[in-house]
Amino acid sequence: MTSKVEMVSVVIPTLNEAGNILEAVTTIHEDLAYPKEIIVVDGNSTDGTKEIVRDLGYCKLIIEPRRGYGLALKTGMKNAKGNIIIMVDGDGTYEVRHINRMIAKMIEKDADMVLATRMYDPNKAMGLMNFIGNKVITTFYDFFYSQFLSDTQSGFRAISHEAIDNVELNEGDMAYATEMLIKFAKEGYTMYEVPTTYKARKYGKPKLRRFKSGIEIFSTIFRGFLDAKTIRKCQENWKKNRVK
Ligand SMILES: Nc1nc2c(ncn2[C@@H]2O[C@H](COP(=O)(O)OP(=O)(O)OP(=O)(O)O)[C@@H](O)[C@H]2O)c(=O)[nH]1
Ligand SMILES: [Mg+2]
Repeated sequence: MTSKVEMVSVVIPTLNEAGNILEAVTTIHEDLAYPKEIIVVDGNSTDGTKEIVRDLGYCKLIIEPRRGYGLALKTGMKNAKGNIIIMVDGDGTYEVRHINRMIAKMIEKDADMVLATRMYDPNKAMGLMNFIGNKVITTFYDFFYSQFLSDTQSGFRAISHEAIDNVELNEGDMAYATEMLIKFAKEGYTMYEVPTTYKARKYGKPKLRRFKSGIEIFSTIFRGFLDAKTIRKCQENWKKNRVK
């Protein structure tokens, strides 16, 4: 539950995002209307990303040499001081100005998480394969865990620090984001979405390996499903939240 904003910690994983990171962090620095800290967790980039961030002065730079999107986010969150954590990519694909509306929704709903959904994006900028993969994963997730999310693969989220500290997340790479949603559903934490726009990546390469990540995400979903306690809990939570 998040009834007020004390401080917002924006956690940004980066791996070779030199062409993208400056615009992302300067926009957040100028636009985010709450007390904040910006934490960039860099995977020892070789293209100058670290140097750009270090020179800015207003970002905290953490080097996480271990590979993995999830590990980078975990490291960043461990160092976060805010009561609200924002996770967002450092690749310029998300509209970081929408952090303000995500936080407003957190407060309005007293929520544990608000995801920015790209499914109502008028530009339809998500690639077709990613769109289809996301739809299939989201359908399975919603069905098994009694939720109504539209974009489970969104890496742009506002999260209650207290809630994330309370769940144990073991996935080190892209499946981390899905594991988080499963554990939140199991705990009965409330999750909402706000629409956002999306842009195709301008510089650098995607680190997503579709096949590997797809297998990891599906196995995370099915492993959770095989745990009868998780499923029962999610159904109970759904009934409880529906009555509210
Ligand atoms: N520190 C760290 N950051 C990572 C690692 N892998 C990915 N990232 C960052 O995590 C974010 C998400 O990765 P992306 O490559 O954008 O994955 P994606 O969003 O599925 O792919 P795009 O469609 O290209 O945006 C980006 O900011 C990456 O730079 C890693 O191993 N370590
Ligand atoms: Mg990305």
